[in-house]
Parts: sequence; C-alpha cells; structure tokens
Amino acid sequence: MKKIFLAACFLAVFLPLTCFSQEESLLPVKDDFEKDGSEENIVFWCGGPPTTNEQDQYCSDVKKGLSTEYAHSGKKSLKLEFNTSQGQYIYWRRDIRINMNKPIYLSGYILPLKLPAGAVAGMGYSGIYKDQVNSAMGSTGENKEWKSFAINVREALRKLAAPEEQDPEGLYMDAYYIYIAGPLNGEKVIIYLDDISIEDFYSRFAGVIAENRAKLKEIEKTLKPDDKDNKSELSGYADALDSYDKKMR
Ligand SMILES: [Ca+2]
Repeated sequence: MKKIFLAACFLAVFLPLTCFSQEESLLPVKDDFEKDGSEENIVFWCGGPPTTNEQDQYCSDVKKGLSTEYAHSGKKSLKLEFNTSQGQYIYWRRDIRINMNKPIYLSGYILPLKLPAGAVAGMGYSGIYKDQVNSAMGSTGENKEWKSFAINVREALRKLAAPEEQDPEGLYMDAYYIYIAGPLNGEKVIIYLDDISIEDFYSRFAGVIAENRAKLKEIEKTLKPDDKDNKSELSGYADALDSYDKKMR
C-alpha cells in the first residue's frame, strides 16, 4: 500500500498550474453539507484539471449529492457513490486559496461505508509554492463509523513544499481532498464526508491555550520547592504551551 501512496504523491507533484482561483478564501471555511448546492464545490480530480471524459475513464455511475443517510453534524453529509473502473488513485477536491503566512488548522470527517477490497480512503491537502505539492493526512479502510482527520496544514505544507526555507513567502493551500487508493478495478465505492473545517490555528485553540496559561499561573502561585507532583504538572502545562507556541511561529 505504501507504494501506491508514493506513486500517487509523485504523480501529483509538478503539475501545470491551471484552473486555480486567484481569489483568497475567507476563513473559517466550514463545509457541513447542510445547504442545497454545497456539493457543487467538490469536484472530481485525477492528477490534473478534471474533464468529463477523464472521470468516465476511472469511474462510472457517479452519484454525488447531499444525503440524510448519515451525518456527523446536522442532518446531512456529502455522499459519493460510484463504480470504480481502473487505476490506483482517484480523488475529489475542493479548490480554495489560503495564504500560509499564518498557521492554519484543517480537519474533517469521512465515513467510507463501501470500498473495493484492499482499498483505503482518506483526506489530504494540496499546496502551491513553486510547484504544486499534495499529501495525504491519513487513511482508513472500510468502516461504519466516522473517522476524523486533522492537521496543522501550514506546518505540513512548509515541510513538503519548502523544507529548506524558514518562512516561504507565497506558499498557498489550494485544495483539500478526499481520496480512494488501492486496486480500483470494478468494485463499488460509497463514501460520506462531513464537517470539513479550515480555520486560523490560534482561533481554533485559543480556549485551550488560555486554560493552560491559567492553570500554569495557578500552580506557580502555590508551588513549594519540594513539591514534586506540582512541579511535574507545571512542566506538563509549560510543554503544552511551548508546543502551541512553536506551531504558531
Ligand atoms: Ca452535516
């Protein structure tokens, strides 16, 4: 399975930069798939700008729409149902444009109810610096439960797109996607997607950070030199704050 991912990532790098909106997306982006028409944002993609012919090559009987069968939030989710035709990697994506000059948190839920034998599904993100790069956030096999995915996408894109540069100017996230990877030779896929969120990292974690700071101060006030338990708790909160601080640089 590892080979499949490597091949997929390799194919996705260095694509011609066409079809990308130049308008920046407003944060937060929240796709809860409750509103009619919200499914239109999610488009088929296969290593390049989508065409009807290309979609027909890789899958048939495609049904994409909002469904009340399963929902992580509210009453609906996005449902994708199709028969696979060939290949090892296909995906649907939403085009966006978010400058990575600040830390951004991407999260979402998928429910892969039916997958071809040996295939997996997952979420991923795509970015542009000098070329297009993309990467999976994780994968799951067929499942009857919602599976969550989350990542500090600026941190991940920096490592992927410009590992040598401290602060790559002009690095953008240009899409999130849902992929299916594995032998895709004729079997059915049914997958649901809900609660995709792209938000400012600090806004997302402001409550947790404030809580950690308050607890740290409270312990500091009463700390005695020989109090080993509180010292250990103190360093736990200090480490957590340091970790958030690093993610925001
Ligand atoms: Ca929903």
